[in-house]
Amino acid sequence: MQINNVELLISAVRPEQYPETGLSEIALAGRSNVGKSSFINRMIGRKSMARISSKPGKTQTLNFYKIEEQLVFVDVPGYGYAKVSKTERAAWGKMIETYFTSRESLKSVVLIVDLRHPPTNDDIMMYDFLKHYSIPCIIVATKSDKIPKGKWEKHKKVVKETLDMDPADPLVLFSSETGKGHDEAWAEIYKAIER
Ligand SMILES: Nc1nc2c(ncn2[C@@H]2O[C@H](COP(=O)(O)OP(=O)(O)OP(=O)(O)O)[C@@H](O)[C@H]2O)c(=O)[nH]1
Ligand SMILES: [Mg+2]
Repeated sequence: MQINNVELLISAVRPEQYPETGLSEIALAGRSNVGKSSFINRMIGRKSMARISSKPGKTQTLNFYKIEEQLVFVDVPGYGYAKVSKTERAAWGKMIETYFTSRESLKSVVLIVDLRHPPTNDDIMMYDFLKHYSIPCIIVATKSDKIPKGKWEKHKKVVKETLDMDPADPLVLFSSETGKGHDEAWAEIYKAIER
């Protein structure tokens, strides 16, 4: 898809703030600093539409990005960032749970994990949460540019086994640096929004 028009509709916290577009939504999930915002930027061909930084915890709200008149990407704050208070963590949990379990236009969640390391306990919890609520998901293992090609299959296997992945769920090897996995990820997203 040639993307000319991307618009940040709103940074929302509460359901009353969610935008009414009539479009399908694809949300990101993953630990803090794993590369969720970078994934969005690579997918839409923009360097810095979704905010990224070297500091974890950059994304604090649900950020709704409208892509043409086609779909909406929802950038979500990451989990697992140590320097977050209990109160903040609880608020995060509530915000995510409300959005993920009540949003009818949410068609799939792209769960981003780091290909370099086995998924963390938080990653496993997030995956189990999605399965529990029967929320369709696409697993994206990013930062593949940091792993030599010859080791991709081995690392892929670790991701599958650690998450105890449902074989029906897609696993896409990705890199926001090189663009690897761009077409495959779009194909999976289209499948999800056409369901
Ligand atoms: N080498 C490499 N670096 C990446 C890749 N994706 C993201 N990064 C880097 O990882 C860091 C975090 O990226 P973000 O996209 O901000 O991560 P995030 O998941 O949105 O983080 P939060 O908003 O804090 O939850 C940045 O320094 C990115 O440049 C990738 O595919 N390869
Ligand atoms: Mg982010």
